[in-house]
Amino acid sequence: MPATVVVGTQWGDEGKGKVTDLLAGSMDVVVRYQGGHNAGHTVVVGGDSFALQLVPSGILYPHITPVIGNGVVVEPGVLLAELDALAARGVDTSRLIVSGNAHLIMPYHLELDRVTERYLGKASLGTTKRGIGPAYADKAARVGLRVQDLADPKIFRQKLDVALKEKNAVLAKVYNRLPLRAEDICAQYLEEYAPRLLPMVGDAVAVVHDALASGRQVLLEGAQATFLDLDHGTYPFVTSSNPTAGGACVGAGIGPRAVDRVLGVAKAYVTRVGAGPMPTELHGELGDLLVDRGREYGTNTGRKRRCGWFDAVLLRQAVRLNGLDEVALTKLDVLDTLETVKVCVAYRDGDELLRQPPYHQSVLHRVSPVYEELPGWRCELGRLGPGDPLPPEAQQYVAFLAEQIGVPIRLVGTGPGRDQVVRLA
Ligand code: 2SA
Ligand code: GDP
Ligand code: MG
Repeated sequence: MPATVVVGTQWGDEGKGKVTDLLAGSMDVVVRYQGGHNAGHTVVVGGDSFALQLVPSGILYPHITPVIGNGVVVEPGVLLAELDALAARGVDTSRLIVSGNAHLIMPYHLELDRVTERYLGKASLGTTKRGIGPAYADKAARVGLRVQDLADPKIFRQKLDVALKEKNAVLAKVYNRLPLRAEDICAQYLEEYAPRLLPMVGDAVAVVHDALASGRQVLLEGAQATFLDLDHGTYPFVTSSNPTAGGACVGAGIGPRAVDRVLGVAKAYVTRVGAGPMPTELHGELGDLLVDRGREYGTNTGRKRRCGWFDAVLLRQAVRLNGLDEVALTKLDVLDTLETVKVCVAYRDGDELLRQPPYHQSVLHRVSPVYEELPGWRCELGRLGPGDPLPPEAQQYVAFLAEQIGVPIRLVGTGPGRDQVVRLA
């Protein structure tokens, strides 16, 4: 039985948590394949809101096996706190499986993320300061510690000593910081975290393959998004992993032929948190209106998100990069009050019209958006139920977006709740 990938198509916070939760009803296994606790995936069930960071959004269904894949970077303290918080709200977390091959976020990763951001000053990336970049850098440099190392104190200490020697030198010499002590880190990771975490650690690849072989449905849940992808995003204003659909294969340990459906999640407008180019960004009143109506603040950091009109140029590229079959369009209700809505259909660079994003970053920084303007619907979509039709102007907007990006839009979000969704034929 093939797998489904859910991927963010813009700069994150499109509502992947909600869409994953919606699909999870008919899934058996939900795997997070990259990122770490920089992610904030919100799921609203009844009146209850869950902001998930490391735990896959499928956890809320008792029939799901949630898996943290090898591609994720795990801060054990955060994971355990998240599990405790879920358990305190009555969620059964006992089925979680954590890949032994996932890398650990260590205290020096957090420290390095903070000091490098400060050091960059105006050129800072606006990271979540969760240690994500430094942890993935160590993974690539082959000096990372993995979840499985928690099971072997001797190996853990050896690897830690190697890594810490270099980190402490950098922290002291470059950033004038005090050294971190291996003993303190061992006490925390091996004595406090390991006994609680190790019972959840397993062979995640085997779990996924056994599920696929026995005909069960596997959902691969992406974090961050296409234009935050380390390879395909607006580098260097990106995260340090591969959220794009190809990353789902690597981060969960399956081949591309195991995936038969790639669902992109797009907001009805765009948001971005952190620095980097954003051609359709709106400053002033309209931008503030979207921030207000969309409650556009970072799920974890509380940072205000930058808002702008829907960018079809980006979405066409997201369709290509991920091999999208379809798009779920979220937060259409946020545009309810607008007289007219705009869609960026191309970029202008001097005399040139671009329908795909330029490969060269300097061009992306200087392009101006070319808009089409459509009538607004001026009514409250949040009241609609799954069987209700969208008002004609909203239908027209969704149809226009689908035509622009070249793939169908079958799911439209009309509010944060599980039931606030309209399914289109
Ligand atoms: P990092 O911390 O190294 O991954 O930051 C690098 C860039 O990636 C962006 N990034 C995100 N963008 C949107 N949402 C994210 N998750 C949280 C949320 C963010 C929050 O759901 O709201 O609470 O602020 C997320 N995670 C990483 C980040 O802003 C940098 O531009
Ligand atoms: P994710 O990181 O992609 O999972 O998205 P976030 O959870 O960070 O941000 C999306 C926010 O929008 C959350 O607060 C969701 O509850 C909310 N949301 C999701 N879909 C909709 C929708 O269709 N309408 C509205 N108004 N809010 C939505
Ligand atoms: Mg988010």
